[in-house]
Amino acid sequence: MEVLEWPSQSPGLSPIKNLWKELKTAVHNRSPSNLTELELFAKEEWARISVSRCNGTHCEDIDECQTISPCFPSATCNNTIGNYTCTCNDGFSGNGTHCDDDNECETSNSCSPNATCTNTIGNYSCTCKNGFSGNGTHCDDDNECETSNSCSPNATCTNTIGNYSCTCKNGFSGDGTHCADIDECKTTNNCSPYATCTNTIGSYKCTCNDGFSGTIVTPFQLSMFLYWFSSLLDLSGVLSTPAEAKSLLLCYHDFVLLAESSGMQSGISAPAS
Ligand SMILES: [Ca+2]
Ligand SMILES: [Ca+2]
Ligand SMILES: [Ca+2]
Repeated sequence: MEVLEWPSQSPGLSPIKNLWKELKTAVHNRSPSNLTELELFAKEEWARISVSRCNGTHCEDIDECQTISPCFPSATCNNTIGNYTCTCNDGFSGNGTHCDDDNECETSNSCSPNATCTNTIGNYSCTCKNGFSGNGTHCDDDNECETSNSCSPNATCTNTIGNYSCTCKNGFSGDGTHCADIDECKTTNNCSPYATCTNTIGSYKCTCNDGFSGTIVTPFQLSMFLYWFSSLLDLSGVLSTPAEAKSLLLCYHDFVLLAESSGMQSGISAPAS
């Protein structure tokens, strides 16, 4: 075996060291299992190294980046004359020989305030939170009231930022997801004392009892009767529908006629017709 001389005017290179490193890598890659194989592989690999690689006075640089992969897997190797450098890739920090993943979720990232940041090795991802849609960088509120929601058919849906709410409509009670009809006839209603209350889905109706029905009156008469009976019977009844008002009025109206015919004082002048 020919022994290489150390170049007398070596420009800082170490050709013997480089050749030795290259040989070690090649032998290592063949995984010798015993001393005999080790010697055999060493001779074979040495023979494969080009003679022009070193002629004793001129030495070529070895591209370590192509041979021994000296850098961390997540680093970029950059060959230089007589040496090499390792630089951690984007998303990693370290000296190149060792690189740690950056946790962008704890430092800086481009996720929307309405997104969830998930750290990954070498990167990160942004996922819009429930109730929002978008690419993670921009997340817009979903209008669940126009798409899909769990509101009862008998509820009113109200969109909110990131969510929505359901409120049972008038005449129903519940949590908004389930709304049951209120039986106003068993709770509170505006039916006349001289009417029969009938529950309906979402409402109720008042039907004047026999003897208390019939006469259509003017709006002025309506207001006068309501005023008079509010004071007389201490009613603060609030009429929510014209039908209720009409029912109440008609029943009262006949009651008034009955009362006046029996001599009861109404306290008001007869309305002009
Ligand atoms: Ca990361
Ligand atoms: Ca929403
Ligand atoms: Ca009802």
